[in-house]
Amino acid sequence: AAATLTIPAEPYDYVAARAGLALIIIDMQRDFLEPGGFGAALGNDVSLLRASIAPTIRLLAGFRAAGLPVVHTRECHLPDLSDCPPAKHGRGPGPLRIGDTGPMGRILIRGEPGAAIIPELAPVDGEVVIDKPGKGAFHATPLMAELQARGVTHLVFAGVTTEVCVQTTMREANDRGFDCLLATDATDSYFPAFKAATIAMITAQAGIVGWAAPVDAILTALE
Ligand code: TIU
Repeated sequence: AAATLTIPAEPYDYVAARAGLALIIIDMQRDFLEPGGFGAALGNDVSLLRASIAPTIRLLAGFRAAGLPVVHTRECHLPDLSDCPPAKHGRGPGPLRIGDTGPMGRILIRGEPGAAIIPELAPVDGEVVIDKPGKGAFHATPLMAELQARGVTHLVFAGVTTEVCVQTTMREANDRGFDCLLATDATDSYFPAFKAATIAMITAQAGIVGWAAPVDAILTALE
């Protein structure tokens, strides 16, 4: 396998040393993808996210086959909500709030069934799993240290939702010096227009936040 990967991308080729490349899959949790969780409690049609599952499975398989680091994140809070700012807990008029009990257990709480990653994308031994209280995965987590310990310089992004936790984490990573590539079919939003706008805004201005490419282009370069 080539030591340097060149992936055709927007706004121009994404180039990465294989040794510095990792995959980060954001919040592919039952709470966002299945009925009765946090996403549904916010009033969303969770079925809109399901198209991203199959491409994300393929992308994950490619990184596993290549022996490259994989990071999974989960948005969730401690059972006593001590890591959930009142401003986040109090947001919105929904009948089910963070910490309330729904059909998948307590909403967005660490260790509850709803906070689990969907079974198709379950982490395996050796992969990093980050529980995060914020939308961005660097805030109040060991993510930076985990990436540095593995020599990661380039991050491929997948997961949900594109304009909330994926984009926030991508912006955090960009500011921390990582070159970021969004896998465009391995991410989804409850708002198709927001997904399209996110891809447009991160790649505009010569890649002000990063790059974007479909899963097939990434897998071809990884082989
Ligand atoms: N609501 C929404 O679109 N997203 C979130 O609250 N979290 C994530 O994006 N993971």
